[in-house]
Amino acid sequence: MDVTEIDRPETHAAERKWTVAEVEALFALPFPELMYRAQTVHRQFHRVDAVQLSTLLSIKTGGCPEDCGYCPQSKRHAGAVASEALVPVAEVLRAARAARDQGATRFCMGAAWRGPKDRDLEPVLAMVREVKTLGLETCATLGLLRPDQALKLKEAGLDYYNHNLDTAPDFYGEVISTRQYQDRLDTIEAVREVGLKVCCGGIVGMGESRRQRAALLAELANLKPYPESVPINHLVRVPGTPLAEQAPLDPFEFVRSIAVARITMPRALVRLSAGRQELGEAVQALCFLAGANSMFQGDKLLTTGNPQISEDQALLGKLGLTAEVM
Ligand code: SAM
Ligand code: DTB
Ligand code: SF4
Repeated sequence: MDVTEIDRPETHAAERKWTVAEVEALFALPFPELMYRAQTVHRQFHRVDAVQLSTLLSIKTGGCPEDCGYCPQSKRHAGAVASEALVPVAEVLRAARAARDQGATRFCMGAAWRGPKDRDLEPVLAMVREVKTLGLETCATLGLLRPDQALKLKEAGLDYYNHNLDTAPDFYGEVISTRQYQDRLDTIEAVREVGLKVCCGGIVGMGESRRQRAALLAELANLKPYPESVPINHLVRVPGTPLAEQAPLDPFEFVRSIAVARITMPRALVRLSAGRQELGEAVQALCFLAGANSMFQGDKLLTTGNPQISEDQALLGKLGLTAEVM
């Protein structure tokens, strides 16, 4: 497709349906043109100097029955992390208070479940209620949800539910066999139905083609409405997982993925998620130029490393960016 056939950024504000070919054509733009378009959209909808900070806590680590090829928490992989018990509510509250004191505005609780059993949900509801009292936005990522479970989380005061599409429909089966793409779409639908905000993104660098990266972003952008938050994870190659030896993605392709997410989902928070440690400062700076306006703060994601808070503060300082305040 010719560059001139692609809509100009100003027409992207409206809800529209994206074809994979259109999204792939954005990926193929000359890098400066893509960055210009992403920045134009970014400036229409967001402050350019503010980055929203979220902090993650793994409330239930390891022992997961699913077989997601990237994940160190699957008990099926040789490199699996040890299975731990659910973290007590008081400990969650301590972590949330520390996150707030360090400038995070959203606290995200993650569990290594296929989905919560009913007996699992009660303590999570208590965590949500307690974290909410600190004035933080709350987010949970607990796997597949039924509509009644989504409703209970909403009633407990949950703001966001994170559930990723992870990759393109036609690459998904290469990575995960224990749940289907449609299961994920059903969970996102259940979350929307009860009025929770949706945090939904994916992982790049798992060996997918550019067209498949475009197809993931088209799927996300075509959700009606598109997610309020879009985490773009760079695969963390964890030893002992099936994707441990995956060839690294060209960093510019990662930056392009961020820019295309920004253009196709103008109002969303585009979150620079897993993999920041490996990206380095210069590539992260390009990601902010490409329209990323959110990231995870804290030296650990769920089980893998993330930059030290002091390193992030230094980077934001050098770039003249400030942490968003609510
Ligand atoms: N078990 C729940 C689920 O799968 O929805 C919630 C936790 S799961 C760890 C949340 C997300 O983390 C996954 O959907 C995936 O996108 C991301 N993730 C997990 N391992 C990763 C890795 N090694 N590199 C990048 N992202 C990863
Ligand atoms: C998301 O998309 N990325 C975060 C959050 N949602 C839950 C998790 C990244 C996990 C990276 C691997 C780990 O630390 O275990
Ligand atoms: Fe389990 Fe979630 Fe990891 Fe898949 S991504 S193995 S469901 S913890």
